[in-house]
Amino acid sequence: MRFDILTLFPGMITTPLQESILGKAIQKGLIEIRATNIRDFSEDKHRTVDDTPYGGGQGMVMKVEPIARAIEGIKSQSPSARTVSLTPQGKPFDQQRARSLSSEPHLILLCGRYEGVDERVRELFVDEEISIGDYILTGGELAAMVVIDAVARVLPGVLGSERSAEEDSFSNSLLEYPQYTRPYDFRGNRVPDVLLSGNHGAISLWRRKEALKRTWMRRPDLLAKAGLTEEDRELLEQIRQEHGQRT
Ligand code: 4GX
Repeated sequence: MRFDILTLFPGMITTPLQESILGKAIQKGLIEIRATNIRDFSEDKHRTVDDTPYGGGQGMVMKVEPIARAIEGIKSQSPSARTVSLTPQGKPFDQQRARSLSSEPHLILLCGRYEGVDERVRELFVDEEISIGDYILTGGELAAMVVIDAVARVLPGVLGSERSAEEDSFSNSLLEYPQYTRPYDFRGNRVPDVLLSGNHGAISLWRRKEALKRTWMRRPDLLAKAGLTEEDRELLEQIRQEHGQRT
């Protein structure tokens, strides 16, 4: 899968995405990440990419022409590439969206700066707007990296053969159960004994119950859309009763 990032700060992008799992995915040829400087598509001698807003007001707006030329350049080589803009005005990004974007062969990610981008860029070139959350970043670059990381992670082969992205949290709509490793006792804080019991049935049941407990306590909104079994409902009833006893 190919990712083209259009940005005024290409140096922000490439190095962090070459570490660890994504670095290996690049080496294996599973993904290709390219950052393009929008300023390279400005045609005046000052290499202008922004201007003051029509109608007045604070700050600067990114101009349409350099972005248009950058997108058209990529699309002339890859007509089916899908263009995504990162903005707080976009649809909330989640695991479902990460999975659906992972079926695209080529994404163009547009990173705005300043007060935003001339509206005609959205009208003429953007297929989809995405927000990574309800907070304001200084630009779309970190948001684009979040999207690339989450999309690349679900591509076949990226996590390695022994582990599938579908096994984990949000694929089953529950938060993860707690994990432990050695030492058994850290300053009097011991690992739950069931995990040392060797009883795989008991371990699975404990983990499922902990996942349900965490989700119920921290993210009850996720429980509503989780596909709960009859056993899950019984565990939740136990959790409610145990919780009632403690408070
Ligand atoms: N999830 N930002 C974009 C500039 C901007 C403003 C308005 C278009 C319209 C963000 C987020 C985010 C900050 C990226 C403002 N571009 N992006 N930038 N939250 O906060 O994605």
